[in-house]
Amino acid sequence: MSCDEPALRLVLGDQLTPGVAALRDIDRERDIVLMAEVMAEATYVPHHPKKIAFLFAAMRHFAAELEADGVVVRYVRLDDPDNSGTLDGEVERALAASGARRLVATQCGEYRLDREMRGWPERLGIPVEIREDDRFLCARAWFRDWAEGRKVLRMEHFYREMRRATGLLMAADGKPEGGQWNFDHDNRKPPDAEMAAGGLFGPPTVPRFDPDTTTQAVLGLVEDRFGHHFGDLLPFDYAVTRADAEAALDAFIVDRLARFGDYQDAMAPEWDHLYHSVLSLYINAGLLDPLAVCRAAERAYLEGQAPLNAVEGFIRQIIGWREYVRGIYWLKMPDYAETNFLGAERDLPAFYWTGETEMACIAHVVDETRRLAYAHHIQRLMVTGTFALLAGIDPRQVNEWYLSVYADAYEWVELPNTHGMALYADGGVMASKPYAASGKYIDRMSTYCGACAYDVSKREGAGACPFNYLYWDFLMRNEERLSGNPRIGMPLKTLSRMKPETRQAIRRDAARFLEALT
Ligand code: FAD
Ligand code: DLZ
Ligand code: SF4
Repeated sequence: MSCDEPALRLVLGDQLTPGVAALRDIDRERDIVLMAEVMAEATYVPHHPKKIAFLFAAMRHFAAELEADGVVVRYVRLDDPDNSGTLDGEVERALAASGARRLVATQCGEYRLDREMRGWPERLGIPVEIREDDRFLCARAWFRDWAEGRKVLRMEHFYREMRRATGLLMAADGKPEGGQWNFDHDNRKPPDAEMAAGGLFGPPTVPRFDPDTTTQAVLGLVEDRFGHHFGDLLPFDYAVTRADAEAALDAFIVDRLARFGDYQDAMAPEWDHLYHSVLSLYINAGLLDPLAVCRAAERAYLEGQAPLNAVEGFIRQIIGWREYVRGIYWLKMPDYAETNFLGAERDLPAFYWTGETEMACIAHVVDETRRLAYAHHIQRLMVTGTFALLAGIDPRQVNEWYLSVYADAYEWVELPNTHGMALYADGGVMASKPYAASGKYIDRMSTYCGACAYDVSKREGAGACPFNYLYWDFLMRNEERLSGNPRIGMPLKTLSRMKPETRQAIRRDAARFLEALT
C-alpha cells in the first residue's frame, strides 16, 4: 500500500498537539483525523471525573481547532448511539465509513494499548504506521542505548545528558550555569512565615478558567456517566485549550516560579498548590510543549525574575524526571508492573477513597485529591506513597489508585513514580533505597501534625503517630532484604541497638493498627 492512499490519522486523548507525529504530512484534501471518546479508555480504571472531563473537553476543543484549520475530523462523542465503546472499534467504523486505506498513529503512552495497537495491522487488515512520539525529548531507543551496560540507572546522570542535549541552563564553556548541576540542597524549606507571605492571602492561587458551552456539555455528560467515580467534578476550572494552558504557564512563571524551589517539598493544608506549577495535566495531554515550558522558565532566570535554585529545580523535573521515568517505563515493561520486591500484599485501605482517617496528613491529601484530581509531588510521595510503603500495600492496588485519581496520570509516568519511587517494588531500579520515613519527615515539612489526633513525637504506645511505629516495623520486616543496602545502613544500625521490649511494643502497635485497616 503506497503512502499516496488516503489515510485515517488517529489522535488519542493525550495527543492534543497540532504537530503530533500522526498529523505531520497530512493531506487536507483526502485524509481524515479520527478522535473518539470511548468507554474502554474512560473506565479501564475508574478515572476521576475531573480527569475525564478535562480530556473530553480538551479533545473537543482540539478537534474544533483542527477543523478551523481545514482538517477533516471524524469526532465520535461518547453518547453517539453508534459508538462501539473501544478505540479499535472506532478505527474499524471510521475505515468503513471513510474509504481510507491505511492508518497513521502516534505511539501511545501505555503498554496495554500499545500491545493492542501493534495487533491492529492483522486485525484490521490494513497497513498501520505507528510513529515515534517525538513530543518527548528523549527517544525510547536513545534511552535504551544510554541504559545499555550501566549497572545503575540514576536520574541524575541521565539529567546531565539532557541538559547538554537541550543546552538549557548551560554556560558558554559547556559547564552548568552557576557551576553546579543541581541546587536541591537549597530547596528544602519547610512552611514558614515567608512562604505564607507569598501573596496577600498566602501563595498566589492558580488561574481558573470558566467552562464555555463546549465544556459545559462535557460536564453534563461526565456527571451522567461517571458521577459515581471517586472525585468531585465541580467546580471545574482547568484550562482545556492550548491558549488557556499557556495563560496558566505565564501565571506560574510570573507568580510562583521564583519560590518554587524553596518550597518544593513543603506541605500545608491551607494551600493546595503552594508554589507548584500545576502544569503536568497540560503537558501530558499535549496542550503544552515540555521544552517550551522549560525555555520560559530559563528566560525568567536570564531576565532576573527567578533564582537559579528555583529554575534549575523546575527544569530538572521536566527534562530530568519526566523523561527519565518514561525511559524506564518503556525499557522495563511489561515485567516491571509485576515486580513486588518487598512482597507487599495488604489491601488498599478504604480511606484512600473515603479520606476517613484520623491521620491528618492522609485525610488532607485524599481530600485535596478528591476536590482537584491533584496533589503535589511530596504529598504523593511522602504521605500517601510512604504510608502504602510502610503498611505493605499491594503495589497493583496502589498503582491503580494513583492512575485513577490524578488528572495527569497515564501509566508511562504514574507507574515508575509509584511502583519504583514510592513503593520500591522494583527492588531499586529507580531509587537507591526505599523512601521510608517516619512521621518526623512530615512534621518537619508540613503543618499537618499540629492538627492531628496522633502525637508525632511518640514512637509507640497510646496516641503515637502511625507513621512512626509503621516505619520501625517496616525496617524490622525488611531487615534481611535491605541489609545489603549501605544507604539504609544508619537506621538498620539504630534498629539493631533497639531493646527487645521496644521492638515488641512497636510490632504490637503496628499489628493492631494494620489489622484494624482491614
Ligand atoms: P511541579 O512540581 O510544578 O513540577 C513541574 C513539572 O515537572 C510537572 O508539571 C511535571 O511535568 C514534571 N514532574 C515533576 N516531577 C515529576 C516526576 N516525578 N515524574 C514525572 N514528571 C515530573 N506525574 C504525572 O505527570 N503523572 C502521574 O501520574 C504521576 N504520578 C505520580 C505518582 C507518585 C507516587 C509520585 C511520587 C509522583 C507522581 N507524579 C506524576 C510526579 C509528580 O508528582 C507530578 O508530576 C507533579 O506533582 C505534578 O504537579 P505540578 O504540575 O504542579 O508539578
Ligand atoms: C485517559 C483517556 C480517557 C479517560 N478517555 C479517552 C478517550 O475516550 N479517548 C482517547 O482517545 N483517549 C482517552 N484517554 C487517553 C488514553 O487513555 C491514552 O491515550 C492512553 O492511555 C495512552 O496514553
Ligand atoms: Fe500524619 Fe503522624 Fe503527623 Fe498525624 S502525626 S499528621 S499521622 S505524620
